[in-house]
Amino acid sequence: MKRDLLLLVGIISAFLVIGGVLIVTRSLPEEHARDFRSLSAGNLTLDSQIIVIREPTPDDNTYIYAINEAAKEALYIAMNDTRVQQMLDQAKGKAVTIAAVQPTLLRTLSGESIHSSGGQVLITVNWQVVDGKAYSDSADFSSLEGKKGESHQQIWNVIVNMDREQVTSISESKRVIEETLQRNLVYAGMNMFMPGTVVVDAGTTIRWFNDSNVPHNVVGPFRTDPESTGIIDSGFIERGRSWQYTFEESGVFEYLCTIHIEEGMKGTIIVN
Ligand SMILES: [Cu+2]
Repeated sequence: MKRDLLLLVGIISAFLVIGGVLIVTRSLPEEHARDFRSLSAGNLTLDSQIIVIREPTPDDNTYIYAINEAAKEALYIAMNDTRVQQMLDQAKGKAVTIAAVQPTLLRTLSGESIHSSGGQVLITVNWQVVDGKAYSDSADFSSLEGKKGESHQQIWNVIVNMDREQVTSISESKRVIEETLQRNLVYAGMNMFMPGTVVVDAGTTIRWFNDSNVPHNVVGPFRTDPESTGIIDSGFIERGRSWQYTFEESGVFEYLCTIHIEEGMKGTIIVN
């Protein structure tokens, strides 16, 4: 019995000694947990300064932007890829949005930038068809009303390895929305507005109807004749809901959905 007790005392002492050593050398798991530094806002800031590389022109409806300097590098790697160049050749004449959306760029307190090696570039091609014919010119609702409208979207998701300066994968998806066009109504479909561009008279009330499963918004500048510009903002339009606005003056309203601009969700109302 006495020997067993001595053995127990010995074991307890050994644990106490080992525990003491671990505490002194700060090797307990809790100490490691305390040393772990999370990516808190105090240590790092998100560097997201949108860089517009190309704005659409009447001859070339291509919009190119990057969400930061690192994403801009990813964009150039993608644009140098021959498959990407072939895809862009096929898309000529259509509305193209090229958005470099990854990597996320973080900046430390000392000003050093950090980002992962994974870049992502979304290339979206949008086009519309009314009554089986390509709809590229702006028309008024009297010529669109009652006709079948189709809005097509093709998205290429280009993944880039920034260390190897190579495109590692390209995946493709397609969407189509089909609706009967109605007077003074713009469909906010699955990340597309239809009709994309339309001409109306001053005093017209336009209604945007969300016939998709996700919320959208209508945000942008309304430039009127005497060069004054006001910002119109619908707030979020939930699915199945609409939002309307009356254009009292002649001018041009160029708008987008801020949630889906990377997929080229934009439209124009020309007010005569
Ligand atoms: Cu949207």
